Amino acid sequence: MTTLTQPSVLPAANDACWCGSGRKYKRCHKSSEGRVQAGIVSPRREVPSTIARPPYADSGEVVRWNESAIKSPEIIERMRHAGAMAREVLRLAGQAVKPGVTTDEIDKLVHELCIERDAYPSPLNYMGYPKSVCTSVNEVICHGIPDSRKLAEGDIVNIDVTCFVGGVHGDTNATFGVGQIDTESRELIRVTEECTWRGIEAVQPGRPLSDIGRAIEDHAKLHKLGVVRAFVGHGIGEQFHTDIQVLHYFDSRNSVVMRPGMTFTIEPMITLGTWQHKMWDDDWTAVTADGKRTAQFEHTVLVTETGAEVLTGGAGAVSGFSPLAK
Ligand code: HM4
Ligand code: CO
Ligand code: CO
Repeated sequence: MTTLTQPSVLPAANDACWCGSGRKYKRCHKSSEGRVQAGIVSPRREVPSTIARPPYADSGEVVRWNESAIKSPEIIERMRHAGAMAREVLRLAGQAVKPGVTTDEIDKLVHELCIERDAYPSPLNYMGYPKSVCTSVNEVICHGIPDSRKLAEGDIVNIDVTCFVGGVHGDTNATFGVGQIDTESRELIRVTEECTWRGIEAVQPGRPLSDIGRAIEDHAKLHKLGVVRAFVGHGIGEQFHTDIQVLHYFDSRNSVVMRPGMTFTIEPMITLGTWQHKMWDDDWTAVTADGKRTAQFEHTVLVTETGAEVLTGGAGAVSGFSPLAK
């Protein structure tokens, strides 16, 4: 596959496009001005054979099996451990975010932090995904592949960490500002984190999953922000993604009733504009259709007798790691 990269000096609107199409720049690549551009993806990183691997690690094929939605106390205990680990890896990865750092360097760090802790980085080779973490910059909604692109002052970047350890997965993500970011981006990050917590607060045994989407959508709407519809929260446990779907907008059909012992993620993707998405040719990178920025925060939660336990939350945590968090 050949990937053309845009030159540092761009043509005038009516001049020929830099890509060699022979068309005017304004009719060709002008619409990608200011958009995130793919970089070069480095070779696959290895995981030592001493670390327990999920079933897809070698083949890249995800074979699903029936997994109880209600977890045993023993599985729950292991999920607390995986969740706490994912949280710690995310915190350390977030500390590495600064201008000039490539998303590939973030990937290398996450990969090594997982291995040091005897965990397999869950994304690696899941349906062939090439890296150990997702890094989604600016208008990238989710599943951005780490590459040679350097983070720039003013960017926002979501880092999505999942650890497989003790036979279970823990999944969490947060959006970070790179250096100084504009007010609109700060607000987007702040409200997105609030949306995630509104969703978590709506977790209640005996209530339908649609309560979560309603709480998130209401809060996003209040701030005139969009809610991405194509990507949803998911059941999690011995498998990275189980059949439970957690919509981040209200839909009465999301009617599965929450029960104590259920575990799933809540991970709203909130936008400055449209909720609609487009997919890059790599079939992973999802971007907003209008090119406006989007943010996301994610936690893995357990339904308890009285509400939710945040398995990726840490003691006393009411906040993620956004620049706004203390
Ligand atoms: S794959 N992140 N995420 N995300 N997948 C590599 C890194 C990844 C996902 C994903 C959010 C919701 C659902 C899913 C999913 C199947 C269909 C195989 C169960 O893949 O549902 O995957
Ligand atoms: Co995902
Ligand atoms: Co997830």
